[in-house]
Amino acid sequence: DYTDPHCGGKQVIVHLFEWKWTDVALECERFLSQKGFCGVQVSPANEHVMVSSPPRPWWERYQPVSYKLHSRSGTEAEFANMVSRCKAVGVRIYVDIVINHMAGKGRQGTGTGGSSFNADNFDFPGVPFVREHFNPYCRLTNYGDPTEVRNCYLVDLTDLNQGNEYVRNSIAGFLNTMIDLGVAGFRVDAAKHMWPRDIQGIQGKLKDLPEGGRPFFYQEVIDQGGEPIKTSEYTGSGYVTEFRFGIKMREGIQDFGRLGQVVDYGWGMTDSAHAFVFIDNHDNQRGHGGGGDQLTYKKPHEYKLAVAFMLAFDYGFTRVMSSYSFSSSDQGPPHNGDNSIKDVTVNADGKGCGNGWVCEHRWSSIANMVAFRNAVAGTTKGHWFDQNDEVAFSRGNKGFFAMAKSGHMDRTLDTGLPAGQYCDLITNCAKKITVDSSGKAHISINSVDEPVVAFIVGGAR
Ligand code: ARE
Ligand code: CA
Repeated sequence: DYTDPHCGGKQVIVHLFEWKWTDVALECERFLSQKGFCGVQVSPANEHVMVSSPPRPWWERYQPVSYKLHSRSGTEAEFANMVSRCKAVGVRIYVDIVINHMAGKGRQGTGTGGSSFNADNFDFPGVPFVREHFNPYCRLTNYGDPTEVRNCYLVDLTDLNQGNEYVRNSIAGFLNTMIDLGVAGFRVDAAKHMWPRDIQGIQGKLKDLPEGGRPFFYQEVIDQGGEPIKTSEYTGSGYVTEFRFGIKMREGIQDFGRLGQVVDYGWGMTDSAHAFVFIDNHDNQRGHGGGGDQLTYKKPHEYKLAVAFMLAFDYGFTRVMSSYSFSSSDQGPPHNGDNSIKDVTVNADGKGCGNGWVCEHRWSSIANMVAFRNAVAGTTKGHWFDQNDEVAFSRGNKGFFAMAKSGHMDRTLDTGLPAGQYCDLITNCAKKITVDSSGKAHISINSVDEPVVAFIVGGAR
């Protein structure tokens, strides 16, 4: 079973996209542990190419040179330190693993860890991999042909043959090293481009975590309907990304009347126990990976509504995106003159970051919903209300959530919760809600900035 994230029942992962390991460790200690985050998805940790044109784009990290743990985010020692410091405060690390391919054709030189490579010669001495470990060249063009999707080269990236025993062992060795260091699981990049049986073959070579249990797996399979490869082919190996959820959420935020139907099994959406969900990811927020016009930090009002709703809703395992601000799609992370990644600075109010970092995960309507999702895990929604771009619902008899597109709501609703006084999580209890003996409460929202209210049984009163 690869569906346990090993974080004590917590429910939300944050992607700290392109952060340095030293900053991730600090964020675990000073913020994520306090807010109840399960863990962090970090950018690829292994050695990768350094692209000079365009200058040091974020996507260079998706072109591996070796499995040495030395990337733009830091050294192996810094990686190990981050993993153990986060684990010590109950926050786990999930590593984005790029195992479908190595660097792209035409690329050669030295990687971030000092290894030489020549992709045209299929020469990666840092592993080592040689020609026989790769599929014969063909460029992937037809997503309608599952064999081509698995065996041909995605955007000319040298395609490893995971059917080969040596390749499987090399990849498993890389993952086992990280398991030994305390990593709790993996995001499998380009899983759609590998055969499900090969992913399982690699999984079969992995150790249990030091504390017991199989590592958590979530696999990137872009299935938006309309192609033969389905997310369901991968559910045997763990969670699978559910990209249709983001599309449905975009429609739902436009018209709250559609928020009740964001999960559409008629459209082939993944069962809740295997659906890995998010509003945007590092690709589609910048038009890569099938992205169109995703909700992102660039539309903060709509974005807060969408992420808060996702965290309140009873579907899938959730990931929150945390971005750096960008204006062009290749642009890499905020960096210093020597191309090293800039420190993440935290704003005085703690609700955002500086130095070019956005830190959506610190926005109140997002950060404070993590406690809500943790508290209501295992319950289903009830007491559904929607009218005039206002929506509200309960989660079992454990929590109640409401949001208003206009930022204003003023109604008495059935909450299904025990009588008592409750604290609004979003305002850290500045607002209180009273549930009467019939379960009714007066719900008010009066903030365009934080257009959400949420409260839980057992929260501060
Ligand atoms: C870069 C250059 C290329 C160059 C290549 C090799 O942009 O021009 O040929 O390097 O030198 C990321 C970037 C790519 C980048 C790559 C390597 O997005 O631009 O290429 O890194 O540096 C498909 C896959 C899906 C993949 C998306 C991007 O199915 O797995 O494409 N997403 C992951 C990561 C990406 C990463 C990679 C994979 C590669 O999240 O960040 O690429 O490691 C339809 C289909 C989808 C398809 C989508 C886009 O929606 O259904 O399956 O996604 O179109 O083609
Ligand atoms: Ca492949």
